[in-house]
Amino acid sequence: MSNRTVITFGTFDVLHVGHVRVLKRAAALGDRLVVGVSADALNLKKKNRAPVFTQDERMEIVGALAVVDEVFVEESLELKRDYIEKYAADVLVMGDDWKGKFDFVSDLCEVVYLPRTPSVSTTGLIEHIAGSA
Ligand code: C2G
Repeated sequence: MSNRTVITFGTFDVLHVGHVRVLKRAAALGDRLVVGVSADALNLKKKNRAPVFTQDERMEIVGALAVVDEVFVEESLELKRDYIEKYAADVLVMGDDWKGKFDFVSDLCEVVYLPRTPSVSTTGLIEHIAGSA
């Protein structure tokens, strides 16, 4: 009985099918899925805007998904190796907008990039909603 742990990271703001699909596909690659949810401060750095939902709300939403076994706060993009070791992850999964960016951890775990779900993004959703307001 293998006990394969998958780890992935993201902001997961205003959760949509693109997020759900990558999480489902990540979960299918192992027995346990651990998700690092970006801290509010990290999101500000990555996306130059505060998330719509706070990190606690985003943790609660992602943590409620059946395919997610554990969530933690991702404080920095630079701590990937620490998080992989802390959770003893066997594989890191990311959408392919990050293709190649995490190959530097391939001595610790497998690295898998999955195709993004086209034509949906939180930013796009916000603009769509704002436009119809
Ligand atoms: N994603 C996807 N399809 C979309 C949108 C997002 O497959 N239409 C994937 C992304 O590729 C990523 C995950 O969903 O793997 C989370 O996306 P974001 O919340 O935008 O996270 P991101 O800003 O990419 O943060 O340490 C890595 C970063 O924290 C990742």
